[in-house]
Amino acid sequence: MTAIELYDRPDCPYSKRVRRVLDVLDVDYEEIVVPESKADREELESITGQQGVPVLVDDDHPDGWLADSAEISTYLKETYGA
Ligand SMILES: N[C@@H](CCC(=O)N[C@@H](CS)C(=O)NCC(=O)O)C(=O)O
Repeated sequence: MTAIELYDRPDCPYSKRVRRVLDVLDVDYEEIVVPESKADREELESITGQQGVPVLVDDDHPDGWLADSAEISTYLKETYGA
């Protein structure tokens, strides 16, 4: 299976939504908790050009990453759902 990374924050409801979908679909992923300060999210910004979370990085996605919880959830269900 491809390597999947989730950039998120523990206190972010949108991140929580994506973690729940990943767990329900039993998808393995690496969680990368970004710094609380948006100014310190250089790694995330270098990949996506923005600082918001959640961001899903998936080599199988045509763009390599997705940055909206609704879009991420739809993508995960379509790609990894039964
Ligand atoms: N519509 C987005 C909203 C995500 C959002 O507002 N995330 C917050 C944290 S809970 C954030 O990162 N805000 C900073 C920003 O957007 O730069 C989604 O559903 O993913």
